[in-house]
Amino acid sequence: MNTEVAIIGAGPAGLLLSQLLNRAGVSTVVLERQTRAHVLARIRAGILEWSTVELLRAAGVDVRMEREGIPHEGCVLASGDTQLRIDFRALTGRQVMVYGQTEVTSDLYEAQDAMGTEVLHGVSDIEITDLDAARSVLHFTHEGARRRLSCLFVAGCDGFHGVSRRTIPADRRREFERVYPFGWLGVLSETPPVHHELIYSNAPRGFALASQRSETRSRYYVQVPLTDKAEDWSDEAFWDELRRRLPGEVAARLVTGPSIEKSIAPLRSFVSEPMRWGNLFLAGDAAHIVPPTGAKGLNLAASDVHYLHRALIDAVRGDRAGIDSYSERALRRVWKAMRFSWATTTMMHRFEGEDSFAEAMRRATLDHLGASETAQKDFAENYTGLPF
Ligand code: RFL
Ligand code: PHB
Repeated sequence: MNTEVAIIGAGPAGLLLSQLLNRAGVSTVVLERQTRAHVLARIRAGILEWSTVELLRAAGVDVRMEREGIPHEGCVLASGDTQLRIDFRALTGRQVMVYGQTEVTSDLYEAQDAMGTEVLHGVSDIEITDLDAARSVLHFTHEGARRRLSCLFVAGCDGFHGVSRRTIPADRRREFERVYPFGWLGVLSETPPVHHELIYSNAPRGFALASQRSETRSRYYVQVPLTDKAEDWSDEAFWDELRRRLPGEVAARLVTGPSIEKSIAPLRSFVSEPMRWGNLFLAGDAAHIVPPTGAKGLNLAASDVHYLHRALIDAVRGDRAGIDSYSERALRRVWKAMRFSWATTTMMHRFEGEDSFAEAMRRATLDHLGASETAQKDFAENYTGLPF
């Protein structure tokens, strides 16, 4: 098999890159470890920055998003019973879009089908060779046979646990990591959202988030110890805990119902530099992870793909300037989102065993945010997304 760009991973990064490249006449083959049904069943991100919305429009996958996505002009930061609304529109003129990652992925799959691009599922044991040669090679197993794909460039879009990043020699990689001592227990339910905007709540019992997917579907999270197991949380226990962590007036309005999905995600900040090695380019979670508090993970995958698709289109046509500066450009934006995600996580969560000073700092940070329009503007600017 031959292609111009081989893409490893059919998550949002891989599918969006494939979509944008094919629309520009650059051929791709996508290799995915899981089945398509598995990829589409993963419940993850829910918030798109406007630059991500615009990139999806440019990729021609906007029809359903325009119809079903819900623009949000603000969000609420709660501390105990105090609620602070951050007015994105008034502070920055910008907004975000509520549209699930599952929907984005499903729209991208349909668009790829319509273009007839090749997405192979159930691929295993990928080995990447010849990254310094004019053509690189991917060796992999598919439907019981060992196969070979020759390409000009490889895009590593295979998430945090993928093979791409580990193909870069360990002594040529620099890793930065912060593991947080808690996770998020998330529940999806067929119930109307408790509020028309998202509520991030810092409560004495720990953090909670009230999010949504539509007017009839809610997504809620509570901070839990890493030792907790999702199966040990009954729906009832989850709703009780959520109620205790939302402002009283909000908790009183909460509509509960059976969970459709329930899972625990650990929180981590991680960056691996550089994002390029020879003909291999990393994008999305393969190169970096943020804790979900800032709603940045999917959006960073999108900004990487924004830089990378342009660079690869130019490179296939003979201009390599874009691929030479890709890692540096992508990382500059990644680090700013890292900072915001870390700061928001620190501001909104209780850390087990923390000292009284840490708690006082959190209170002072929220107090300052409530009193200063400048601080609110800074939050809104970061939340709605820094420019690509
Ligand atoms: P993905 O989505 O992990 O996709 C990688 C794909 O690669 C495949 N793969 C392989 N394929 C072939 N060979 C291998 N060896 C392979 N290894 C892996 C995998 O099967 C998979 O299909 O990475 P990508 O494309 O970079 O996308 C990143 C996003 O998925 C992620 O950043 C977000 O979901 C993070 N995130 C959020 N981001 C936001 O922007 N806004 C949010 O509101 C938000 N909320 C969240 C989140 C992530 C969460 N979890 C579960 C981690 C909420 C949660 C709870
Ligand atoms: C979600 O709806 O899943 C979601 C929203 C905002 C976040 C994280 C997750 O910050």
